[in-house]
Amino acid sequence: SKTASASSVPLSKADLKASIVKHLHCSLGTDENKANNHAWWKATCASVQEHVLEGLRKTQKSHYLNDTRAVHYFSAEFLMGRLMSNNLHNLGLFDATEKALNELGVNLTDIMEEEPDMALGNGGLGRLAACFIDSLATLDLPAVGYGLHYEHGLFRQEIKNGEQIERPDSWRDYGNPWEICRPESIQDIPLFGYVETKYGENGRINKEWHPGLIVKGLPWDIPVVGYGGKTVNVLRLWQSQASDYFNWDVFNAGGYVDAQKENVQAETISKVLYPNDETDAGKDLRLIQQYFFSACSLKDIIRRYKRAHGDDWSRFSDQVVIQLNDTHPAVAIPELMRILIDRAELDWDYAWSICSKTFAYTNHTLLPEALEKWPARMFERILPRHLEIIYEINRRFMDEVEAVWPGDNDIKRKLSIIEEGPDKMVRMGNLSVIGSFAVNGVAEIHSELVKKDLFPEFNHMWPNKLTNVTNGITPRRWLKACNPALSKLIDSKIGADWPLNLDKLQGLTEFADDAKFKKQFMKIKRDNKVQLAKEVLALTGVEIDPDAIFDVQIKRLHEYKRQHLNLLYIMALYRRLLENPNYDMHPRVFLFGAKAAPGYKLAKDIIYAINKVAEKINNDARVNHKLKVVFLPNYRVSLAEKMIPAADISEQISTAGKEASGTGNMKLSLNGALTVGTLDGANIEIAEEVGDENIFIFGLTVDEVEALDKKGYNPFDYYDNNRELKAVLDWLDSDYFTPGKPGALSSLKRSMLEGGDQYKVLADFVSYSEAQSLADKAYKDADKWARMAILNTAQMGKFTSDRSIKDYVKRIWKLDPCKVE
Ligand code: 26W
Repeated sequence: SKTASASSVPLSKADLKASIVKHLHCSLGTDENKANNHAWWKATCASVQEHVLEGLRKTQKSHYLNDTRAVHYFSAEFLMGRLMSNNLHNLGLFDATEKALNELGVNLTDIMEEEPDMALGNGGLGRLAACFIDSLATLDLPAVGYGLHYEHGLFRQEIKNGEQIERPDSWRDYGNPWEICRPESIQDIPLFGYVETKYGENGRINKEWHPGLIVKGLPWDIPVVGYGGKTVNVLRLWQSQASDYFNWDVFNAGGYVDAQKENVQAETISKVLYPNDETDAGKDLRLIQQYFFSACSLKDIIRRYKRAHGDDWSRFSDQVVIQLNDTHPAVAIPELMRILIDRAELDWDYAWSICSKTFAYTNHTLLPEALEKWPARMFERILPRHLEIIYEINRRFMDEVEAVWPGDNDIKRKLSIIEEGPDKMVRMGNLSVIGSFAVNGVAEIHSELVKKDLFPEFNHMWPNKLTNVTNGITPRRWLKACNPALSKLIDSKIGADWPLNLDKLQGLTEFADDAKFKKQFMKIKRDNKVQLAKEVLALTGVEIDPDAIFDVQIKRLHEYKRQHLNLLYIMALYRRLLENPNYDMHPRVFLFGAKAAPGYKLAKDIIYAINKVAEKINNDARVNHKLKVVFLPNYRVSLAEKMIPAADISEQISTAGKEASGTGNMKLSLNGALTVGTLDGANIEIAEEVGDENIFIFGLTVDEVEALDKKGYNPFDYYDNNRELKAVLDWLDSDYFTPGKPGALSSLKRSMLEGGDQYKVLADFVSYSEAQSLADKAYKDADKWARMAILNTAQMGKFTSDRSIKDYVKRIWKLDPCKVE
């Protein structure tokens, strides 16, 4: 029963069966008659993990023997989702395992539902990190992901009476079969305390940090299997623990209870993911989290480097590149300086030359409220030595600024790492640009705006530092695994190697006018819609018609993403149908999935409004054969995998200039949904790829938004001059959707009128409504629609995360692949 694999672990169906049963008996302590789906899931994981670990061992050996340069992806978030289906696909074991389980009377799809999502991230940035480590392994690149082992990931969302309720997400309650604990690699991390100045011989001033607390970092490794199963990299996540020796004295002195208190404090660090997306809470614990995982990861990297190179620092930046996923791990810059100066006793210039060849920084947002700033006093309390180092980095940098703009204090004030004012602040973005050798935005337009609006002076000082790498998504998870029927159809037309070479999808273009192919393509879409309709019924009790247009907006809830623009349009359609029961439109179901940051009041109000409008419309027999609205609770990776293959329309409607890239836009288009979108982020590049005739673009451009702001934007101009818009907004003040509670939805209206409508919802309403009408018209021509949908799938090659990673390698990381075996 040997197969093509060189692996000593068996791979045939019979062997898989035996292996799963063995684990059922020997790892789970149960048997075929007693086992429930959860036990079958665990036994199957254990059996798959044997192959994963074999690959991991070989990969690590190979990287060690070749002493490879590696990238270290530092990210506070990794939104991994479920791993079983992905690992099976990447190992090439999916079909065999499905059959093996079948013969055991078990359904693979059912047991995969037992796996909790690893939701260790908020949204785009966290999911991007997950797609990137998949591509890094697939491309045989030496890479480690570093992050936090949160006990609770992004909260579980429940909807009660239309409102969001946050519940803890306990993804590890019954253990996680993929992770490996590595107590042999524990790190000690200092915090708080004070700095002592010591005058050494030869005039050197030495600084010694006396920490007030030391916590332990315990690493958990999640293997990351590349497609093809050869390279298996690791994602290393740090869990905080109380350090033994710190509690020892208290414990001996009879302070058992106090010692427990210290445990709690230390263990709080990795307890919970901050659920804020694009707003900085400025909390102590958040900075401690950032330092904790950055410092653990740096120590881990240095330990590995020293094993090969001893105390010779001269090759450090040849072997190590660190990518900072936004500014969240930026404190790694002063931390490396501290290690080099205080510990390795290098002089400043040498230390800085190493440091500034090691770090590169990705910016993911221009929104001012998302740009991290820490009060200097808080920084000093938690990381006193780091603040000193930051001041010194800044002092030297100010000299460089003086050389470029002599005497210009305005520019100095703007570029300084320290923001002056009653409360001095440390600007992590400025620190990141100054301490990195490369800075990138995540889509063409975003990178242009980073250069033009966010960091123009830095761009002037270092014209080659700022660059672009357009985001991407892994086609393994976001097409092959989540849409098996479409994947098989594609295989049959263009061969099965598109998951590794997504440009091959171009080959589908020639079938865009093939009647049979169009029929097959749209049949699969309809089957996926039937599947989703069942799920919707089970989750919400709402019945939806698979022959209606499935119009999908799935992303974090934020005003700039404008879910409320979508809602105004839904209300307008509702009015049109009430006024004219024969109003001509193809039946449409609007589907939403979105979590709001728990402290973001208006975002929560928008969720409430969507749910209340949905309730009314879905129960109104006058219209509900044509219009339905569904808000699916607890949007997460595994739910996205069900919604995306069933979508007809993809809503990408952010105010131009605000969405750095977007990645859901790519996933939906890849699965044959047509975009209704603004010229923002990666939508612009999607439009370039699919052609203007295969996308519904609307709304103000970045330049027009800017011009409108300059001239003075007044939302009342639109409210007063458009009867439909006025009626819809006024409707929010009534109790039509919230019987007995007039005004319950008024905060939305206020934000768009008195509040100034920061995100130009009213300005874009008419244009949006027109784009939607065009989409409706296009859908009615089934043949035309099929052609457009196929061409979307066919033109998504550019957006594979493999291409993004190749861009990083070429422009920033300068890495070589290392083949395993
Ligand atoms: C300080 C709190 C905080 C937390 C997270 C601020 C900002 C963030 C992230 C930058 C939010 C985020 O996920 N941004 C998204 O990143 C994606 C990947 O590059 C982009 O596609 C999205 O456009 C961007 O909003």
